[in-house]
Amino acid sequence: MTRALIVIDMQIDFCPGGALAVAEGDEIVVGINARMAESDAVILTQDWHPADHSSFASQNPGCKPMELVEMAYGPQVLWPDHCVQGTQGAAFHPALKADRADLILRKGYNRAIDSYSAFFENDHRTPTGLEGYLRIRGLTQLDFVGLATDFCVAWSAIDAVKLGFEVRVLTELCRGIDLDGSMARARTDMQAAGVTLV
Ligand code: VGL
Ligand code: ZN
Repeated sequence: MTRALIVIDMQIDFCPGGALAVAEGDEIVVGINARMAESDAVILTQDWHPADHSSFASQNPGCKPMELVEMAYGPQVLWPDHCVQGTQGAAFHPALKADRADLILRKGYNRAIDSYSAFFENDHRTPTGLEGYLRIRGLTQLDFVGLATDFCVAWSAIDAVKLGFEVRVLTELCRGIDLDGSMARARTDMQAAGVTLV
């Protein structure tokens, strides 16, 4: 009982028609549901921002979505408003078997800092608590799926390897944003870190 499926941000805003839509984002839901049956534990992450989150271009005067800026904690892409706490866009895709989840981990709730990774906020230091949860349950083998490959999936998988977990990314059950070559870079970075791309 050591293998966990970690489903990253399968939310309405990241699917076609949503505020930060990932192309074909909805096409992976059925496959993810099927995969849940083969895992000892299922964990869902949920991007969960206050309406005035600092990663929103709308909160940075003169800035446009998809622009790269320097925050106190490092570089940050500015996004359209998305996954605002309690809104329909922040809800899970309606077809996702969310009832199967042992844990739903929310992230990105601190106004001043974004959190791509399920383990640490974007300062690479502030923990979300997921590491402790996995360790105390003995979940050492992690399979990542979901959205977006090149941001939250990649950052989560790389942090997981650094923390000593055995990590796979099931690429057919992920979709990416691909901003300025970010898909190719994410793949290279994940492989260099020791993530197994399946
Ligand atoms: C994500 C950008 C902003 C993701 C979340 O889930 O990959 N990307 N917030
Ligand atoms: Zn976000």
